[in-house]
Amino acid sequence: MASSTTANVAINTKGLASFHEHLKKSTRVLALLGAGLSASSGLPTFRGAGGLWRTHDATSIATPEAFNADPSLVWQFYSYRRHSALQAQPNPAHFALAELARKMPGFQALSQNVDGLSPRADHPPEHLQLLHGSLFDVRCTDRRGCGYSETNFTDPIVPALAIPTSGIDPSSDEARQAQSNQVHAKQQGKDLDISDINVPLPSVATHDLPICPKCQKHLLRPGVVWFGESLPKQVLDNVDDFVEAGAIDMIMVIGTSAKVYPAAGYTEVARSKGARVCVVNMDENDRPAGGWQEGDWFFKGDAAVLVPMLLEPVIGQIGS
Ligand code: BV8
Repeated sequence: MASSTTANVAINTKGLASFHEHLKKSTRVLALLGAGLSASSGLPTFRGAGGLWRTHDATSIATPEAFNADPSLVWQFYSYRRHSALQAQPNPAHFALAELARKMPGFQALSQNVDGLSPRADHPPEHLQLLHGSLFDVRCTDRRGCGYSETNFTDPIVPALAIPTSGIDPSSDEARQAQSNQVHAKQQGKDLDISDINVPLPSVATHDLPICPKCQKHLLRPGVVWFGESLPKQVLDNVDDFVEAGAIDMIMVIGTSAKVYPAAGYTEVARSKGARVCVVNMDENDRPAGGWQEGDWFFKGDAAVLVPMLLEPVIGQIGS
């Protein structure tokens, strides 16, 4: 297999050439996006941390049951992820996909990511389906009664959910002493990694959690799709409309373990509409749902490096 190496990515040039040939002829393309797309922006993947947040399995904490049982814990999980996502920056793969959406009217990105990085890369919203919602949408837990919702980037969303820091108590003499010599000051306020079980988790009273500003009665919850909950109807309809509109030339499956449904099932849906499949992943074992088929492309490596290269014939050079 002929291959050329660029930054820690061995790309099989024969595969790249045939992929580029097909892309140049394509007009209707889907991309299924997962946490691996945002990995090189510094955000942990679900799988990456062994699927654990502290001792909690991410798929068990991201459930309505967990929220009803312990809203403080679940809000600290999401406040931590909001904080991390706001500290992160979109990477060249986010920008490349956004540029493809501007260049190819028949392109739709189906993102499982709730981190807000594709929207922050100015990915045109009419070409981006957020299958599992967003960390930065919040809504009243009394959906039928109150139904309030808002987009909210405040970090922390309420003071009680501030990420604890390693700093000394700012009102102490020690802090005043620290003020006088710079070195110490810089240490102040270093975020503690509350995803680490060894870091004590502050106890947050329910009444200090985000309360709905409209009904002033019910808690707000993150506007994400929890396990056991259906995907947003408008999003499901948008994807179905795209699929029903005709043949699909290709689906790019980028940085996903393709284990969560119905998202993972879109690869087979695209195949049934004639699509060729291109997988971009660090791990060749993460095959597309439904398995490999003749003619599939697999590019092993970092999405942030590979996606701009793969889309170059259509989007040109993306600022590396
Ligand atoms: C529902 C939001 C029904 C919250 C998320 C069919 C079969 C089996 C099970 C089911 C089924 N249908 C439904 C189910 C149940 C369930 C499900 O799929 N369970 C799984 C675990 C088996 N599905 C549901 O519950 C769905 N709802 O079915 O409702 C219904 C219908 C009507 C009415 C009522 C109910 C809802 C699922 C959505 C859950 N919410 N997120 C939050 O984020 O907190 S899912 C969440 O986990 C993500 O959004 C994503 O979908 C998933 C994580 O997967 P990935 O993104 O792929 O991340 P992962 O870490 O696993 O992998 C990273 C990959 O990147 C790896 O491959 C790695 O190698 C690669 N990588 C790493 N670094 C890089 C890289 N690649 C490239 N470059 C790099 N640098």
